[in-house]
Amino acid sequence: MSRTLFIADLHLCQQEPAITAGFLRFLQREATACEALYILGDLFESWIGDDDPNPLHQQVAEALSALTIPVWFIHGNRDFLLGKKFAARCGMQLLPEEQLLELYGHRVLIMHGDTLCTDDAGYLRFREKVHQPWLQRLFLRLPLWLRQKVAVRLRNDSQQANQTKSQQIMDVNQQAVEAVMERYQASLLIHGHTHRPAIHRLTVSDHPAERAVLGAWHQEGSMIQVDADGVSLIAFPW
Ligand code: LP5
Ligand code: MN
Repeated sequence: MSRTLFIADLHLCQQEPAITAGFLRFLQREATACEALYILGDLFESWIGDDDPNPLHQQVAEALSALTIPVWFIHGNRDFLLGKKFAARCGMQLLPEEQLLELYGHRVLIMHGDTLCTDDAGYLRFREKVHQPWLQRLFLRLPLWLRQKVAVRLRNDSQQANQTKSQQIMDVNQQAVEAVMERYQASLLIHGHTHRPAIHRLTVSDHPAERAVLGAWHQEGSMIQVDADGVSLIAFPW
């Protein structure tokens, strides 16, 4: 079937087994009937290292590696530490934070979406810190229990910080969207992160363009399909 699928923001964790079950069903039903699957970040609620023996990770790795289509992964703000080792166990390829695809005659730019939220200065400062390679290396050398503790602390701080931020600050900045699409001459941008599923129309370099936003899997599944007819956003029960 000539279609390519995109998902993001599943936030898989042991506390939400129904979402994991829905993801495994999605892999069997949908991902077997497409050309490629792109996971645009926040597949996991948090990631503290490929050496975490969490059985959920093994379950996901087995299901993904059973697929015969190519699977690609872009890091999110929760699972930016997911490394080559775990990717190899899943049989998926890691992509840089921005990737241009040529699909069925469309120039499609894909990313997680957090870097488009340029009004969220607090987040961008946080991101810059935790993306420093030396800090990541240091963190990954800590014992697992301590990494776990840091992750819980960061999640709590983040939730608290988000309560004081406006919805507008936590959405994408329109200038940032237009600038990155112009840079790649993309007619379609696909991202997640904001949890505001929609297909927006806009103009980029005087041409009509679209921005397709994936939904989070909190209440239902969300995927974006690209084929020769264009882009569609599909919600489905897990
Ligand atoms: O994730 P979500 O939806 O709650 O909010 C995000 C932004 N928050 C984050 C933080 C993550 O949730 C934390 C994930 C932990 C992953 C595993 C640990 C790995 C540690 C690695 C160390 C090298 O991404 C949130 C955005 C929101 O999206 C909307 O876009 O607003 O941003 C924040 O909340 C950031 C705050 O503004 C500042 C957070 C305070 C933390 C300060 C500590 C900084 C020092 C870090 C050094 C370890
Ligand atoms: Mn995110």
